[in-house]
Amino acid sequence: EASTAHSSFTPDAASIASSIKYHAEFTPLFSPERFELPKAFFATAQSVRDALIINWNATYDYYEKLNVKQAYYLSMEFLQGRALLNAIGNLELTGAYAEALRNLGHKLEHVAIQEPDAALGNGGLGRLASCFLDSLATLNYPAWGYGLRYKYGLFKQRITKDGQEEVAEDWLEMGNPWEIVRNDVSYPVKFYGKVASGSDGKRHWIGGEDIKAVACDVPIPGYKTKTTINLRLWSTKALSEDFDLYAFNAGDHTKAYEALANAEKICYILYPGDESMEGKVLRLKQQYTLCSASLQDIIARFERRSGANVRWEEFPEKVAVQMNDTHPTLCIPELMRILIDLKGLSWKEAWNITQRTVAYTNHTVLPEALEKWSLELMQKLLPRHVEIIEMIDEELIHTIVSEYGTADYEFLEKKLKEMRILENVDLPSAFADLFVKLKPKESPVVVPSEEVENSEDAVEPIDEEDGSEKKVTQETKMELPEPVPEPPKRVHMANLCVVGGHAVNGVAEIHSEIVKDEVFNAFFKLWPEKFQNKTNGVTPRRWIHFCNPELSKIVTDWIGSEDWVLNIEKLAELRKFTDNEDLQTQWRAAKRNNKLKVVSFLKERTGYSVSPDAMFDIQVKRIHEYKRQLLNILGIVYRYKEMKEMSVAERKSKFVPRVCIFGGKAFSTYVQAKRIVKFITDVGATVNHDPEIGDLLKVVFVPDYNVSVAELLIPASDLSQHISTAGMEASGTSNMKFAMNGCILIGTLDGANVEIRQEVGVENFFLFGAKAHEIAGLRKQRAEGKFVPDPRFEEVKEFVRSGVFGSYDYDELIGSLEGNEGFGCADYFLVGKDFPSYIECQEKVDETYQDQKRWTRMSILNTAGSYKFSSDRTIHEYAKDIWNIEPVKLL
Ligand code: DL6
Repeated sequence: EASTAHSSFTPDAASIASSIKYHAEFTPLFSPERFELPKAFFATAQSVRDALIINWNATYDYYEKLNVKQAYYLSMEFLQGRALLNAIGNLELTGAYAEALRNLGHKLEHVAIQEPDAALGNGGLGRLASCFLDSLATLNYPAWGYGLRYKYGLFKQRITKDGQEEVAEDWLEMGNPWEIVRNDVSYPVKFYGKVASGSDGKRHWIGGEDIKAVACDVPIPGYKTKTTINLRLWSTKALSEDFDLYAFNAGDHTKAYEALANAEKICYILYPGDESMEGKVLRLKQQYTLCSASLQDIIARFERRSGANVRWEEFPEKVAVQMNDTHPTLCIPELMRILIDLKGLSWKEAWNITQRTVAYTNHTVLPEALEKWSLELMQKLLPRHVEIIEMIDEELIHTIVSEYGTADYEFLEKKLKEMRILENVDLPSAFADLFVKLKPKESPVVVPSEEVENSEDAVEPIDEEDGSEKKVTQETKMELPEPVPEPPKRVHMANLCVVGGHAVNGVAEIHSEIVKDEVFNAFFKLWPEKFQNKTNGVTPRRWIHFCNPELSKIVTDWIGSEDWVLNIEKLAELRKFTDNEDLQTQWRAAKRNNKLKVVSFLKERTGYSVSPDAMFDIQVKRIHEYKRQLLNILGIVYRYKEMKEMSVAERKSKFVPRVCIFGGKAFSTYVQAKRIVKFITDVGATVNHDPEIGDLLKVVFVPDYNVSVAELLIPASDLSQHISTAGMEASGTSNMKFAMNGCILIGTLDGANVEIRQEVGVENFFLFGAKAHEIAGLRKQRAEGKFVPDPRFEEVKEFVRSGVFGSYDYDELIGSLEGNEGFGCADYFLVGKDFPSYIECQEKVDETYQDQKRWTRMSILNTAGSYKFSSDRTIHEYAKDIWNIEPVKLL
């Protein structure tokens, strides 16, 4: 049954034009005398927002009336990109808006590019969250996203002669036409203070610093549906009484403003650098703000919808909370705290509700990315939460001891080390006594006197029985070793997620296997039923239909309807026509037109001229050693070196002209990644100006890669690179976008590459490199000095060192690929190992590209085989297997 409360009116160009004019006049953010592009964008967006608000309200009312179960996706990142074309596309109003703007003197595409990207995320994890919102709305699932409204998004990247430079991204400078500030929806959030027992026997968190989180709603429209869900972003403010009027009037303006500044800075930037203690505190405050405000909001909604009869045990039947990675882990102790301390539930009741409500997605196997917070810091900032975490840890110890028994002390100790939430923290007293009894007695240490005499590092032995020190005879000869610093006491957030949630999922098949077999193996053995796979996906609306209209039209024409945008499996029907000459011709023409757009874009952004007839070979993603941009650029250097050593005729017959495009940001403190950026730009500066090479090879680093740049580059790509060290990329999602847009992938058997290769056909994927199960052995070999590098790898490094690419000292970069040290072995990411198979595979790419019919066939088969990677499929799986929610469609 559906609501008809809202209007089903479809505006025409004339009414849209008058709405745009109305907003230009009556909701002014610009001066009245002009109607230039920035103002046209604002007025247009505001007119679209009117339509979204109608649908948002109708959707909200409907969920309220039906009291349906809702899923809440909590994420510290949403990488939304631009919204205008997506919104009018989903509302099926693109033509009407284009006409309205034309009548007002502007082109829609010029207006649309006025919009700054909403870059509230770093990369794949944040973009995934945004794709999920599009699919949730499109598929009519009752769900909301919760995040933070950062004043500054991910930094803007400039490329200078020294490499990457970061500049603050003030995306809100001109205001944000999409957000609806809800001044009446705010919640208190507390930090610091202490916990005391009240006369009621309850624990009370008192004192400390209080701020409030205010809701800003961003409507998320579904495609061809009225369902418009919500992305609720929190911004932080001081309580109004916290402005210190006395200090201000006494002239101490800084002090007067201190509380305000402290509160506001929580939402200043995405990922405050956390090298300093201040940075760490801020990041933890961000995480807690997200969890606390969102849960208070969810609970208030549950209570309101329940009316007079609140049945807490039904909470998990109305609410599903998904934690996007470990960043929102504090949801677990926060939900426990609210239920116990504020709602009066018992520990047992609260734990049962919490576990049935929350679930956790893991997005990385890199140990350094699995968050561990200092216990001391957390204790100061969130004292009550630490008490709760200690209790959860203690219960976990009980479970482990009762599961594994006490017969094998060493085994038990190992399990506790792997699984406990509190790291390097003494066992709770009940267990400490048990463990003292269980621990095998070491035989008493007998130190022969001459050994003591000669020993440089003799330590005073401790008598196990009574703890007293034994007398060592030759006291004068002894030197005590440096005291070993205590290992840091930390909270292992991922372990807390696994223990506190009812489901744990990886994001691609191979990754979910690694999660079970390695990262959380001990937990998997204990609770196998919790572990699942949910292979990522991307929205076909943004990532083909809107960003590649020409290809989209071809697909529609050949399939015979536009249904595929919603029923993406229909893409498979293209398989019937792969060798059809007409389709092939249209397919190539669309690609070339997309390349022409990139040619002008590159000229404008970088000054480089490239040919649209060359193969476009693209690697765009965060710069990270494991993603191996270094392997790509060394492959290019090898190609360049070979070209230089050949005659013109040889060169032309062996290589097809290529434009190698890189894009991506390096984290500001990640020095090695920044060196990689510098290296790529230096190679470009040499190769692109080499008259002998001409169009045969160009290397371009696109500055400030973001969602909008991706929308331009991906449709124009022939080949794309997904070449991480096997086992290290959880999934990847740009690989899916490239495949959808008829681009052929070169890659390792890693993340979602494995499934993409299966789906598009193994012959339509360029595979190379070591397999995930071989990596540990290869690293060991390397560490033992048994690795024999391929001579071509040695030559290429030598070539770089010879100074062809300028005077920058590449030793730190190239040196990281040599020797036997660093992370336990040099070249930890196995660039040297995979180099020969990579360049040989690239030779196959050249050979294949010479046969354009074959290449086009492969390209069509990539699009045809990419339907599994729609986020619609992923969302249906989460809805069914984890959240237990059903679609609710408004008519
Ligand atoms: O699941 C989305 C995305 C994957 O596609 C990438 O493979 C993975 O690297 C990324 N993970 C992160 C982890 N960040 N943290 N923590 O961004 O997730």
